[in-house]
Parts: sequence; C-alpha cells; structure tokens
Amino acid sequence: MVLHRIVRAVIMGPPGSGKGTVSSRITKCFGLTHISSGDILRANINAKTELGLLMKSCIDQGQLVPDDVIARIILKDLKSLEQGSSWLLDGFPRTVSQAESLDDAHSVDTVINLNVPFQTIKQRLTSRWTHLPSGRVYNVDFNPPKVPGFDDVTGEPLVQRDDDKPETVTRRLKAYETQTEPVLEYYRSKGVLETFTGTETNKIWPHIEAFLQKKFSMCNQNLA
Ligand code: G5P
Ligand code: MG
Repeated sequence: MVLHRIVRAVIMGPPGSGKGTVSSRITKCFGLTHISSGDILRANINAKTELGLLMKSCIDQGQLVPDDVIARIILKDLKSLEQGSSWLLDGFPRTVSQAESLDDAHSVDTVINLNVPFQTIKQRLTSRWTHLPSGRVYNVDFNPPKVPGFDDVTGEPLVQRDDDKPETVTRRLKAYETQTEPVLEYYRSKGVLETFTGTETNKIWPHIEAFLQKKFSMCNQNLA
C-alpha cells in the first residue's frame, strides 16, 4: 500500500504485548519507518557506547531510563529522517512527560494500544530470543527461528534479553502500570487512541490491519 499522506503513529502496550512483532507487520504492509526506543538502547549497550554503559543498569533492573535522555535520542532520530517520512514509534513515549515532549515537535495522529493480559506476557517473555543488531524477535513456541539459536536473515546468533528474567519482567510490568498507563489516557483525550485486546497476535493483527487500511484510505479520500 502506498501512503498518500504523512502518518505519525505510535504503538503502545505492556512489555511483551507484541509491539515489536506487530510493528514489523505494519512496516511491511504500510511502509512506515519503525523506530523502537528499546532497540536503540540495546544497540548502544551492545556497542558499549557511553550512553549504553550509563543506561544498562536501569534497563537490566526493569526501570525506565530518564525522560530527557530518551526524548533527546528519539527526537534527534525523527529529525534525521527525510522530511515527509511516515513513522511508527515503538516504546516511546512511555510517560506523560515524554508524550508532551513529542507533542511539542510533532502531532501524533494514530496510537495503537495492544491490551494483552499480564499472565500471557509473563509466559511469552521467558521464551523470547532476540537478534540484537536488527531487533528481530522470535519465540520458541510462536515464531521459532528456522535454525534454533540463529537469526533467519543474517545467520547470526540470537540472545535472551537480560531484562526477560521473571523478577525483572514483574518490575517492568509495575513500571508500565504506574508510569505508562497514564499516557493511554493522554492520547484517549486527544481522540487518537485505538485499543486492540487479545492473547494472540495472529488474532489481533487482522483487526489492526483492517483499522489502518480504513484509516489511511479514508485519509486518501479526504485528500482527493
Ligand atoms: P522495550 O524494548 O521497549 P518493552 O518492555 O516495552 O521493551 P518488549 O519486551 O520489547 O517491550 P514487545 O515489543 O511489546 O515487548 O513484544 P514482542 O517482542 O513483539 O513480543 C514478545 C515475545 O512474545 C516475542 O518472543 C514474540 O515472538 C512473542 N509473541 C508475540 N506474539 C505472540 C503470540 O501471539 N503468542 C506467543 N506465544 N508469543 C507471541 O524497552 C526495554 C527497556 O528499555 C527502556 C526501559 O528500561 C525498558 O524496560 N526504555 C525506556 N525507558 C524510558 N522511556 C522509554 N521511552 C523507553 N523505551 C525503552
Ligand atoms: Mg519490543
């Protein structure tokens, strides 16, 4: 599908709700540029940059990194995109303060919220394997790699994230409840929030796809 207007989208949901998995389907179908705050932070940790070293303990403990740090990174990334690019933010904003910083620079028109029960999430995260350089995710039961332990595209080894330990997952879910849930209200009051509820990505996905198709083609008609 070719977009005829600029789309400023955000995908939200608790840790492990499928934001990365759904984002890769959205980028494939609709051609948006995917920017994941978690992938950027992990790439910095992997490359042992100053930022990565500073943020590693925060992330490993399941706490959010400081608002000003992550907002600066994401806003700089957005600035570096070609003018008029359509994008999908995954993992940012995660606090009301971050949402306000984003609003100062860009107005978001679509927010997809994945509402997945915490119990389902805990089971998923312990069987997740990640290709760190690209952010591609696999799951032993749901979407296993073709060769166990190796990325389908590059053949490089997969790793388990340090913050997927059960006690850290519990802390991440707590941080989500206290710091990120208020962002849902923020976007609901702006009339841009659309929530999708379920326990399986494959069942939620057709609804998201249909919603985006309708929303984007409605916009095309408005322009015509
Ligand atoms: P991240 O990287 O943003 P989270 O915690 O928000 O991390 P996460 O863990 O990356 O989110 P996800 O992207 O929502 O999860 O989910 P996913 O990876 O697609 O799916 C999870 C697993 O389930 C995968 O193995 C997938 O294959 C599998 N799966 C998907 N669907 C199904 C299904 O239907 N069935 C089954 N069985 N499996 C399925 O942030 C990490 C840390 O970075 C910092 C924080 O410290 C954060 O904790 N950070 C920020 N801090 C402050 N502000 C920000 N804006 C920050 N952004 C990141
Ligand atoms: Mg993710």
